[in-house]
Amino acid sequence: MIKNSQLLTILLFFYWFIGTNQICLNKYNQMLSIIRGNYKNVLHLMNGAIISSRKQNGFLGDNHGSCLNDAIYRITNYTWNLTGNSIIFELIQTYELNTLKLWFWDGDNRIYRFNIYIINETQESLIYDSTSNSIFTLTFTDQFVKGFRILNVSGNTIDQGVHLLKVEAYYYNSKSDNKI
Ligand SMILES: *[C@@H]1O[C@H](CO)[C@@H](O)[C@H](O)[C@H]1NC(C)=O
Ligand SMILES: *[C@@H]1O[C@H](CO)[C@@H](O)[C@H](O)[C@H]1NC(C)=O
Ligand SMILES: *[C@@H]1O[C@H](CO)[C@@H](O)[C@H](O)[C@H]1NC(C)=O
Ligand SMILES: CC(=O)N[C@H]1CO[C@H](CO)[C@@H](O)[C@@H]1O
Repeated sequence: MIKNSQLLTILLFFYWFIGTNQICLNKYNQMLSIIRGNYKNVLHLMNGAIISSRKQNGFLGDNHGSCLNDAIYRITNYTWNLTGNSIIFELIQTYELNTLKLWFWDGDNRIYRFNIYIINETQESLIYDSTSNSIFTLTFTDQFVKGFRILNVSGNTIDQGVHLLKVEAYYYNSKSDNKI
């Protein structure tokens, strides 16, 4: 027979145990969230992202032409570049990410031919080498990312440009792991 006082002790220990682990788990989830940019778009002006290749890019609409802006619903403002050049994005810090979204100029149904490179602290790796039009979402294995490079391989089916209306990069939490 377990006495009431013993039962109480066991219960108290049980609740203490659950509580402590809950705190650890919360801290862990908090840290994960920070390194993953709070699961939001980190490729944005307001999050400190820059276009480090700006000297070799064109910005139609001047400062309004940056694809890091929010003003994206006018196809008359975009970021572009010429002759085998790249549009390079640099994040404010290294984040763990798994998704990149590119919105190409889609005033008609032209198809772009381009490469995507992921840049981290040590190197740059080719992650996509093909074509797309309009909104293109690339998912890749979870990894630490410092930036991206979009290379104009051979323009598009109408002209020689690569034109970006908007770009986004984030960690998509598909598994909603580490949650109870
Ligand atoms: C596009 O650029 C023009 C300047 O050329 C600016 O007046 C306009 O507000 C911009 N549009 C958007 C949606 O930012
Ligand atoms: C894109 O790259 C191709 C191949 O290097 C080049 O022919 C084309 O002129 C470039 N695009 C632009 C807008 O110049
Ligand atoms: C950078 O990327 C390469 C290729 O994906 C990988 O092997 C390397 O471990 C990465 N380095 C860092 C510091 O994340
Ligand atoms: C629009 C723009 O700035 N285009 C540039 C793309 O890159 C070539 C080569 O560096 C430049 O000559 C263009 O001016």
